[in-house]
Amino acid sequence: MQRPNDPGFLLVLEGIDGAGKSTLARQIAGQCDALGLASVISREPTDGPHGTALRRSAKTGRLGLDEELDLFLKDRAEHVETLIRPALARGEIVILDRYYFSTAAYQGARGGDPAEIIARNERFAPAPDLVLLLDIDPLGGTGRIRQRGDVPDDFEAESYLAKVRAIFLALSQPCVHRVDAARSADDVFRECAVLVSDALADAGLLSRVT
Ligand code: T5A
Repeated sequence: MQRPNDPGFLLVLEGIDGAGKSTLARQIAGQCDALGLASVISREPTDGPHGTALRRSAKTGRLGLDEELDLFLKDRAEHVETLIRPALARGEIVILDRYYFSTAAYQGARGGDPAEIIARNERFAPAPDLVLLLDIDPLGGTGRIRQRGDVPDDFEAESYLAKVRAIFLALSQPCVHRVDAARSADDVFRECAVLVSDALADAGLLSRVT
């Protein structure tokens, strides 16, 4: 059976703030390079107009749930059309730093229905081939944010992140793999690199390498 994202591959990194998603995205892009596979890293919220408004709201005060949800969906719809689908059609490995599971978890933790949020997204957004859920407790995640010299913003209160984490951990889709992200970046990458290369092999993409 043909994979929905064929000839590309959609890899999604999820987890609470400070879990190490951006670090891992760069490491996996390096792995793809070493395997001779073209990849692109992108993130949500994007740097487009809706994503920029959402990032601003994290500093200036959060929007109401409905407005926030609407902006995340508009941002993602634009991302899907302008970057994700074209890169998949070119046969690239698309590495996303957050996707619609973040909406289910973060807006779910504010009172939205996670299952309904996922269903709304899947009407327009391609389902991933693999999701690596980087799991760390909220204090561990915010501790890393403080250590790099940043102050946690309105999306990063520890009590809120505990609810977000619980929704992430309840995801039961077969493509979602939980990874213990409290370990060193090298240890996390070692485990993820195996999961990624196994999934690429299952998708028949490693045979493309010359
Ligand atoms: N949001 C997003 C929603 O509410 N709904 C949605 O639908 C979407 C898409 C995005 C915010 O928007 C919310 C969620 C978020 O709150 P953001 O700026 O993109 O904001 O926030 P994050 O994605 O959380 O970015 P962070 O940089 O804070 O976290 P990362 O990417 O998980 O972590 P990373 O790799 O930058 O690492 C953080 C620090 O820890 C170190 C790194 O060097 C870095 O200094 N580090 C490690 N240290 C020790 N051990 C490891 N294993 C480490 N891995 C990384």
